[in-house]
Amino acid sequence: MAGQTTFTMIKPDAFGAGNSGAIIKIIEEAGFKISAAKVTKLSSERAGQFYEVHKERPFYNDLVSYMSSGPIIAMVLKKDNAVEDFRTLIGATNPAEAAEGTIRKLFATSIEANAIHGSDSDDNAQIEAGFFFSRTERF
Ligand code: IDP
Ligand code: MG
Repeated sequence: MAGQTTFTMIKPDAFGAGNSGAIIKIIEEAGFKISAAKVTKLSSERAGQFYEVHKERPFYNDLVSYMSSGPIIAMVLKKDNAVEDFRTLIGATNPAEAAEGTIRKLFATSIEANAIHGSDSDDNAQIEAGFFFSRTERF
């Protein structure tokens, strides 16, 4: 059975542009409940750890510096079928390929500065939520 938890970050481009409120409104209107949330800033070391799976990719160094370039909002979200439904809501990695009405189509400025993160599996949702929040910080 699909899990009820996913993890997201409003990335530095979207936070810096003042789009956090509009993005959270879309997320809540889609039926997700916020289980934990905080404004924080990743160091380059922490951003590197978070994206460790991509360390052999050509865009890794740029991604790490972009993700540590400014504040983000980290959130744990709850909904039935959370991971898949949230990936649908945010749209394709490349905003040029993202469906109309998706968060990345609306707010991303490039394939790198693509406004928002969404976990890609139930296991990664738990790992990523744990990267930012202790169990007692999640409701
Ligand atoms: P996802 O965020 O849609 O799961 P991933 O392939 O896991 O996409 O990539 C992680 C992040 O790395 C993307 O959200 C984006 O910020 C960045 N990224 C992915 N592919 C590229 C690329 O080809 N060029 C630059 N940045 C990229
Ligand atoms: Mg990914």
